[in-house]
Amino acid sequence: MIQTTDRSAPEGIDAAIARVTALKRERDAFLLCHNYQAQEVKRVADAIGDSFQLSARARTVPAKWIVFCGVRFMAETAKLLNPSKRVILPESKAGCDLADSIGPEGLRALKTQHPRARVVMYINSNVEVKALSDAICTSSNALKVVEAMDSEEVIFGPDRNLAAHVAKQTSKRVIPWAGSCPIHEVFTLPMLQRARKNVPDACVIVHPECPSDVQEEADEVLSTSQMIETVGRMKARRFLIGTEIGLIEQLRELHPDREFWPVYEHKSCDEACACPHMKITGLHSVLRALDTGKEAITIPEAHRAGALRAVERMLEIGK
Ligand code: CIZ
Repeated sequence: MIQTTDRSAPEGIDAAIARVTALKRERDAFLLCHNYQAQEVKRVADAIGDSFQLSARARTVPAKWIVFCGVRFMAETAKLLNPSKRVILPESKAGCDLADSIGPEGLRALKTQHPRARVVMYINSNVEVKALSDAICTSSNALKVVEAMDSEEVIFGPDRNLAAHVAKQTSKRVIPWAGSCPIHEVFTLPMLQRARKNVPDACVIVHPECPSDVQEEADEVLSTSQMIETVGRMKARRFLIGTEIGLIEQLRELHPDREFWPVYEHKSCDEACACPHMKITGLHSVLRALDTGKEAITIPEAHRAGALRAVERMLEIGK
């Protein structure tokens, strides 16, 4: 019997997938799934992508329910963009440590220190922080959004590594918030150098949430969707990838004729490079969500208009 990550779908993956498919139809549900989710969850998805792609898709979902397999800030963004839908986050504890590293008080204080600066906030932020921002960005469009601001100074948060990546490419002064993603922060330069020695002909692609010295040593610094697109266009056969394991698994499935190695070196790499918030969702969670309709996202009215404006600004700039 094939095991799922599940405690409540012991019949195996194929039977669980059949149940999800039937329930989706019954409930009129559309399943959005982030690139970092487990492969078994991707198998039941109606759309897979990064936060930008999924936000854009969320706007036009015709179904009554949106089941968002990802983390809370992503489901909140979908609810902002399509408020009449029931947006369900299958696991209520699926949060984001990076998003939690900045709160409204901290951002207000930074704005007071830099009154002329516009605020660009990474989509990995909570709704009350989005509401205080001028525009939201993802890692695929951060530079474009910063450049579109009508100010010379831009407060950028909460990821300091993505901020540094943008700062290198713009003439604007980027004022970073000092947060970071615990999954990407573990990559180090010596680790990458050792990985290169082990797979010397590999093309090295890392995420901009990795530390700056790791980014500098890499051949490419790309968001998850850019990684997928770029690998598709490249002739290279071997790749060293520095990001969450879900993306590496996706690349392996898309290109079974090529080799994808994680930059992270650890005996249990799958564990070390796995975001616990992303991996909390399994087929069992999706089944439960579809069965009960529970964990519907609500947006506090005080933050709704401001957060929506900032997200819409990103979609406008990203067009
Ligand atoms: O924008 C996203 O979805 C995140 C969090 C990472 C990426 O690079 O896609």
